[in-house]
Formats: sequence, C-alpha cells, structure tokens
Amino acid sequence: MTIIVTGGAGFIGSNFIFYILKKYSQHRVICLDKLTYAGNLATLKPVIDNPNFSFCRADICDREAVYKLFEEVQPDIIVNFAAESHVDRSIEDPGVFLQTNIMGTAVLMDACRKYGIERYHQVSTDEVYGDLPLDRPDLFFTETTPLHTSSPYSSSKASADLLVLAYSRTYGLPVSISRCSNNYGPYHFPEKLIPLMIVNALNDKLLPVYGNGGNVRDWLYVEDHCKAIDLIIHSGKAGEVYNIGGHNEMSNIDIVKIICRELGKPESLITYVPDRKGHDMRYAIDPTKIHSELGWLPEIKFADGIKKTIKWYLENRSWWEAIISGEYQKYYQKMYGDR
Ligand code: NAD
Ligand code: TDX
Repeated sequence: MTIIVTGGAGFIGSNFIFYILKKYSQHRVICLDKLTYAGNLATLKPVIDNPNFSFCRADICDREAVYKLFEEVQPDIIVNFAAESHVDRSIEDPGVFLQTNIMGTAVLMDACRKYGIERYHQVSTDEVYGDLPLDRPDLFFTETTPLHTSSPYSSSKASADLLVLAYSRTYGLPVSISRCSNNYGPYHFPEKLIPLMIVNALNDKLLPVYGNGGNVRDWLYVEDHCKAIDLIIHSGKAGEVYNIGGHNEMSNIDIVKIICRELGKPESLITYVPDRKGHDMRYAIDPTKIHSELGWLPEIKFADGIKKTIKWYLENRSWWEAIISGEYQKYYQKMYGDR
C-alpha cells in the first residue's frame, strides 16, 4: 500500500506519518509538503531514514509537480492534511487560504482522477459547521448539520469539502472526509492556543486570552485523530463524512489555568486581550457515526494528554525555540503587539 500524505511536515500530518509507519511495516509513505512557515523538516527527523518513507517538497497547487509525483509513486491512498490552518492568519490575509485549501484540493483530486486511486481522504474540521451557543449544551454537530462558516479559514475548508463531495458524485471518485475537533499534542505550531500558552508560560511571558476566555472548544489528543483517519481510509465507506471528537469541551480560560498549574506558573500572567473578529463561541462534535460504524473511541483523557503534551514541550525545547526565534517574532509582534 502506497500513501501520499500531504502537509506531513505540519502538526497532525507528521503525527499521522509516525502512527502509520509504526503500525504498518508494509506501507510506503510519501510526504508531499511545501514547507510553508508551518512545515518543518526537523519534525520528520524520527522517520527520515526509514526505508518506507520519502519526502517530496512541492506545493499542492502545482499541478505539474503533483502529477509528476503521482506518476512516479502510483499511490493507492491520498490523505490531504496540507492547508493553511490558522484562523487568525486567515482574518489578516484570506488569499492564500483560498488558494491552498480550495485550489490545492482540486489539483490533488484531478491527479487522483487522472492516475486512479483507491481512496482520496480530505482532512476537514468541525469549524465548517460554524458555532453553537453556550446556553444550549444539548446541541452537537452531526454529519448532517448544515455548513455555516464564520472565518475565511473555515469557509475555505467548507468550500473544499463541497468540492470533494462534488468529485464523488460527478466523477465517482472514491473520497472520504473527516471533520475533527481541536487537536493538541507534540509538534503543534506555537501560534495555536495550547502550545502558545505553554511556550509563553515557560518564558514567563503574558498569556493573551481573547475576549473573556469563555469560548469553548472540544479538545482531542492528536493520536486519537490519527487512529480515526487510519480507520476511515482502511474501513470507512467511500462518499461518506465522519465527525471526530471526544466529548471533551473546555473553555479557553480553563485550559490556560490548567497549563499555569501544570507548569507552576502564576495565573497573574493571564491577560485578557481584544477578541478575535467573528470569534466562534462553542464547538461540540457528536461522534456517534464513527463509533457505531468503525468502533472508534478516543483513548487519551485530557488530564493525561495535556501532561504528555507539556512534558513533550519541556523535553523538546530546541524544536520550538528554533521556531520562535525566527519569523515568528514578527508574526507575534503584528498579532499581539498592540492588542
Ligand atoms: P499545520 O499548519 O500544522 O500544517 C500544515 C502543513 O501543510 C504544513 O506542513 C505546511 O507546510 C503544509 N502546507 C501548507 N500549504 C501547502 C501547500 N500549498 N502545499 C503543500 N503543503 C502545504 O496544520 P495542522 O494543524 O497539522 O492541520 C492539518 C489539517 O488538519 C488541516 O487541513 C486542518 O484544516 C485540519 N484540522 C486541524 C485541526 C487542529 O486542531 N489543528 C483540527 C481539525 C482539522
Ligand atoms: O492567543 C490566543 N488566545 C486565545 O484566546 C490564541 C492563539 C487563541 N485563543 C483562543 C481562540 C479560540 O477560541 O483559543 C481558542 C483556540 O484557538 P486556536 O488554537 O487558534 O484554534 P481554533 O481557532 O479553535 O482552530 C483550531 O481548531 C480547528 C485549528 O487551528 C484549526 O486548524 C482547526 O480546524
């Protein structure tokens, strides 16, 4: 079995590559990644010498490069993680989100049609459903919840989802889509809430909480997400959408307080800053379908997952210090300097 994993030098894609290479000794994995600011070859160090692994630097929007790779490696499965993934960046500059997240998805699926594959899997997000009110804890996103997006990021992901379903219906392409809640774990880029707070707290810097910190996200340990995608690509039905989430809703302020406690840092580091524009209130996934059809259940409890994650950031300072010492400083100044 040959799998092309796009965006495999990023957070979830790299964890997925580690998981697949460990679990299947016969699978060949090719990582296709542009190495944007979010992609990092150092992340793939643990597998770079594995004979079942290879790396190709390319843009998923580059039709020629994508077709060339398909011709060379003749993949059976494509798992598309490649995306611009940060909501705040999409609010500053939507263009690249439309290009990579929509046009890139189309190029990959055109290659699948041209060369033939067993499965194209699109890694999507719960953000395509918009948000839920805080005072209706009985409401959850199911696979039939209408798409109703808030940010340029989520709109680009929803557009890609529609295109994937259109390629299924129009061309009979064997596709699947997963829509997962917020992930956390090793190799998470420090612009996102959990790693940003860990890294800032370790450096005794202020912890910027948007608005009043009451927004709720449904957190899932990254390996549980990887296990779910593995089940979908090997046993899930073509043409289907699967929601992934672990019924682990928490407010942002509670997360930040847990990180302070785990690191022995004072809550006085917390600072409330102006809210994100269009900020989604609450995400909550109903994972009944993937549980009943494929037997998936999350295995890592948040209390354990956050400890493992913090330990990883403590033991892998060189990974994140290299990131925050470069371009990231300019990003941080731009986003948080006057906030
Ligand atoms: P990430 O930003 O950490 O990684 C994205 C990767 O894609 C990077 O390696 C980057 O170099 C690569 N990439 C970007 N543009 C590219 C292009 N044009 N061509 C080739 N490679 C390109 O993202 P992540 O958090 O690992 O998210 C991966 C996927 O999962 C995304 O599609 C995202 O929408 C989805 N998702 C993320 C979460 C989450 O909590 N992080 C939750 C649900 C879904
Ligand atoms: O400095 C911050 N302060 C803060 O209060 C940052 C970076 C975030 N936040 C808040 C905003 C959100 O309510 O924390 C929450 C989580 O923010 P992010 O880590 O940016 O994640 P989110 O916007 O929820 O989107 C994530 O989950 C769904 C991923 O980045 C997406 O790629 C995924 O699709």
